[in-house]
Amino acid sequence: MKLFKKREIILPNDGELMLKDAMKRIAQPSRRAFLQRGLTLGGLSLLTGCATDDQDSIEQALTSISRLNDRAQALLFDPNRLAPTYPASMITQPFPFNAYYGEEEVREVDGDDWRLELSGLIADRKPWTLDQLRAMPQQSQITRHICVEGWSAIGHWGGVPFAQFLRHVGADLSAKYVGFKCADDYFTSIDMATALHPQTLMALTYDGATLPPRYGYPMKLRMPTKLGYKNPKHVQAIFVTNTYSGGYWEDQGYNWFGGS
Ligand SMILES: Nc1nc2c(c(=O)[nH]1)N[C@H]1C(S)=C(S)[C@@H](COP(=O)(O)O)O[C@H]1N2
Ligand SMILES: [Mo]
Repeated sequence: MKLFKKREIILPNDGELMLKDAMKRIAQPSRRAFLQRGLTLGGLSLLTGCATDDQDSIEQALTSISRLNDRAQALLFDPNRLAPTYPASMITQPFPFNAYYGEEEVREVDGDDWRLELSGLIADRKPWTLDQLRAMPQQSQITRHICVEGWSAIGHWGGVPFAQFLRHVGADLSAKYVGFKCADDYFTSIDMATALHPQTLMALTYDGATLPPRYGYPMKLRMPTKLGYKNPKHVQAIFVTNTYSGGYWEDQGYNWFGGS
């Protein structure tokens, strides 16, 4: 591929170090893919048309690579291809907890007061109660959750297929993004193709019981086609939009598409 053609390049003195440091900031899979192609600082500037002689322009160059990578992943994403599922005997015990804070700070959401707020390109933006979600048809899955921090685990989630919910509320299914805001200040957004994927669930249960607080009570989005950080817990608000809105980790350099 022409973009990755090898050239004679002159690195700034600390170029190698700066590149290494910058590479730490993008999520593992994309980092691996680019390292396999022998990316250099010179390659980075060829690829992005940015000068790569200071930290800021390296950040910018990496962000544009990451957005390029988003588009590649979106093109490769097969909306009908299912993520692997596993037998109950393979469920990881205990399933790990993770968040941007420790387990002792897990948010305790009151499920009776909780309302799921809807906004943006949705016809019926009435808020939803937990009981209303429980009354929708449910589905369950035993799938693998992969965290970029270097662990993966098999878990068992149940809940409402998100595609059915989006159709039910009259979401604009031709919009680009679905965004999520959480009770703990976490937020993320996903592509519409993944939102409509048959294994994308509004999870209300873990292993057959009400979703416990540490796994995202009262509702989390479960997407086995995406990395862990794309699976928001304690979801409070959902919006449909054509405007890119990033995410908690994505805004700090994790790849936005985040496919697994
Ligand atoms: N609201 C919220 N959702 C979140 C996070 C978070 O900090 N807050 N962390 C993400 C990350 S990085 C991971 S790996 C998974 C962990 O989910 P678990 O606790 O069910 O293992 O939640 C994701 N969703
Ligand atoms: Mo994660």
